[in-house]
Amino acid sequence: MAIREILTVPDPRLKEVSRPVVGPVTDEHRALMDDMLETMYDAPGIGLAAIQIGVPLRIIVMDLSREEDAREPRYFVNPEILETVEEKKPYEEGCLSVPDIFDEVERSARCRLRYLDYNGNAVEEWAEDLYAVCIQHEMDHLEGTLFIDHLSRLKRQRAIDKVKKAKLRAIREDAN
Ligand code: GNR
Ligand code: NI
Repeated sequence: MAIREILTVPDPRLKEVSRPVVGPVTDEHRALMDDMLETMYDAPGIGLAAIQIGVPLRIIVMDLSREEDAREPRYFVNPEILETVEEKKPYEEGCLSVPDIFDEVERSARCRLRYLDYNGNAVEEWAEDLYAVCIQHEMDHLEGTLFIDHLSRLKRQRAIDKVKKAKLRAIREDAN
């Protein structure tokens, strides 16, 4: 397992549409999911899409558990949202690819999912609460969409500028 570098805005790869896994879920996909989970825990975050480490495949990992000693990793290969409810709920979102920026996004309160799990078994289930928020945020990544794309142009541009400035500052401090 390895911790990979997480891409941040304005990296153009974050705008790519990820492609489906074709054929069965293999040990190679599982090795990728292991790396993604380790990278996500290290960050730390509650979800990660493969494109965030530069791999344009429709693969997501997630862990919504609170305690470090009671981990509940979830793996999604080729996830699809089959159905959403009309009811919308706001949630203060963040993204590892837009570090230290937080803002409210409204999404469907519940959605029905279909995906393949770590072992390639097909799963169908309803997601609600934080699970629904997170899977919709991650599914957006597979389409090249970030949570800041749901904000006004002004807020989005401010967020990108802030991340750029923070990166430049970090590079300068590194040189000193
Ligand atoms: O760690 C994360 N926290 C989070 C909080 C609110 C809504 C969505 C998220 S996902 C984010 C990790 C991430 O960037 N996943 O793509
Ligand atoms: Ni994100």
